[in-house]
Amino acid sequence: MNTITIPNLASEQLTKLTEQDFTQFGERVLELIANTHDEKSLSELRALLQGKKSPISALSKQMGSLDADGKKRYGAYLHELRTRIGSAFDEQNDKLAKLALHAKLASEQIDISLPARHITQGGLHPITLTTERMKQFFVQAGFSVATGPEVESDYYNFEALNIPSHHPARAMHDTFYFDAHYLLRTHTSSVQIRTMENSEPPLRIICPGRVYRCDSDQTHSPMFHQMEGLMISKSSSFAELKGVIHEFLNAFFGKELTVRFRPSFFPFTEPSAEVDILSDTGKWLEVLGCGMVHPQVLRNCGIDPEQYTGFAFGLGIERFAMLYYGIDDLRVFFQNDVRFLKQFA
Ligand code: 2NL
Repeated sequence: MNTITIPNLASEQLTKLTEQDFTQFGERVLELIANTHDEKSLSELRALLQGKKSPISALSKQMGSLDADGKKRYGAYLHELRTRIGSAFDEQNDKLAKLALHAKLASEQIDISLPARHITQGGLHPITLTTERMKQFFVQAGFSVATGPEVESDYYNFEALNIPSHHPARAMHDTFYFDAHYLLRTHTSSVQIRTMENSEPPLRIICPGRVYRCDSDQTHSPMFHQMEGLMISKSSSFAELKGVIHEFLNAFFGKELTVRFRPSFFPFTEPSAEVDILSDTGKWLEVLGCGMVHPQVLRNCGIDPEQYTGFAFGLGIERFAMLYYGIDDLRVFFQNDVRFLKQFA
């Protein structure tokens, strides 16, 4: 590759070397340096020319045999040669480093004219929005939000609510059972039972959450959302229940509604009622169930029914969401179709 050799010259031959010889030699070397194309071959050439075994060292060693005058003269030529070669290496090194940097920058160039990928913002699910709207009313009315387990025992889901095992209401509930005692809650009443057990009246709570029933068709989903409410005090009455429910419905739907309370039956309330609202088209729409908490349910939770009375209600959140947003198909809530969901973002 690099052919620079200095013959082993005798001192009389050495003294015949002129400044021009050194210059010519230097020019050949500089040409070799300038012809390197990368930092690796440059450093190989540097090792060859500046190392101990380089022809310049050989030349330098041979000078030992010269007289003082010769040493001075050729020493100066050699020094000049070394200096020129040294700075040629440094310059070439800088040049190659710059080229390498430019090549690297060019290869890493970012095309800023390319349109960026869209960042789309998510939104809350209509069931979440509806639940929040319900909470808004009750929280300002002094209710707190209580939650509890979705996997329940039959005691908290049925027994404590005055629904014994032989009761037809158990069959009505189409329960998902794990075994003889554990099940997926069929309503959030179990949260209210737990709260009554663990705290002292007076109480004002709402219990929103997922509930499960083994039932699936156009109008039933095996998982849906319910909100129950409970108020217990020394003076709660059916009149108070009617007032709170009517105010809630007005606040939720954002207008003065015509409301009707129809007698009904639930094992956990006495008396019980179902509540209808009058639609714009003159039809009565059933929206919730309610009643005065059954004395046996209060007793089950360690509350004396001679001292305290309470009312409770339960409603399906999907039904309220459908009425509020004007949705006619229950299944869209569970399909997670972005075209549906983005309308609520
Ligand atoms: C309905 C009816 C109702 C209750 C739920 C309740 C809870 C306790 C005690 C007494 Cl701890 N009652 N909850 C009361 C009446 C009706 O739900 O149609 N829900 C969709």
